[in-house]
Amino acid sequence: MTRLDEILAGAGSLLITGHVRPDGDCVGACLAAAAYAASLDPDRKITVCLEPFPDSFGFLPGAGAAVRETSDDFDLALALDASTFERLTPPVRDAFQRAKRSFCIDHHVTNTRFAQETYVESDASSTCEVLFYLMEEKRITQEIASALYLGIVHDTGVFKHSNTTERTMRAAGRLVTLGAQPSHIIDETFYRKSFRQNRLLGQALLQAQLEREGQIIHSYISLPQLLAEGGNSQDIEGIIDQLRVTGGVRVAVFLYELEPGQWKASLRSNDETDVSAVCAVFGGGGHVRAAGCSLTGTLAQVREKLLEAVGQALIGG
Ligand SMILES: [Mn+2]
Repeated sequence: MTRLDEILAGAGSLLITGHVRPDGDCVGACLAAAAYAASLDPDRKITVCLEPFPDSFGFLPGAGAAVRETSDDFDLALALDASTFERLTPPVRDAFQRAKRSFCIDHHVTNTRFAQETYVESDASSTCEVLFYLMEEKRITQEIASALYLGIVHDTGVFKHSNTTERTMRAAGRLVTLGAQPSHIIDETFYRKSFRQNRLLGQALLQAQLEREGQIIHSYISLPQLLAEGGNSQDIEGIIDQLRVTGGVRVAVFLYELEPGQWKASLRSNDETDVSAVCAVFGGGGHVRAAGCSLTGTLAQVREKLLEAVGQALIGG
């Protein structure tokens, strides 16, 4: 049986990293693992390397100590919540490959096993849920519990996505007992929206359209629209979830433009329609009901390609 203590054993220097545009699960997992590794061996040199993440995660342990890049050498490189090597934040890839050992802990069914060793639980709601069960509970401090709880909350959409199982709720329950504060974490990191986020959500909703008798909803935010609001890619998080709850919709598609002509697509499914298979066609991946991919072209071009693929994937459609 895999245990985190064994994975970390003997690693005097440890690199912990996650995927690009880190979400709550990625950040929570990295900071929880770092705090846990430090408690096992206070002399261990630990570097957490992540792209910028929301200020609302700032209360998590070591949030202020995360770096954007590293060129150091490490005994062990630990990738969390990253399903492919290309998903790793670019400035960390060399250090990851140079490390004496590399290990990936993840919950994505599409994990490509890019590290030397990999532990994937594709039934788990989140990497934080996986980590909880790999940790010795007696070593889980209030800070670690908060980080893990935040990750579970974010990847389950506050325990409402279909990835939420009894095992998820058991982990969350234990984390509350260990000191995580649900209302603070849920309100301040999940539901709280900035004025800018609300304006971008409003634009996306006004631009939404239905296809195939209302079975597909799609919308977008273009780069000029994002820039006009002074926003960045973090400001459009959550728009896809608002599209998804539209009555009668089976699949929701949200496109946003990262660079001129470079689009990131987020897809959600409300039934068994496999959006990770749709995204895999375009080199992306994820889960059956939540996936993403990148496309190049004009809005009209990428939207047509994507909607065609989604239409073919609709079960019974
Ligand atoms: Mn995750």
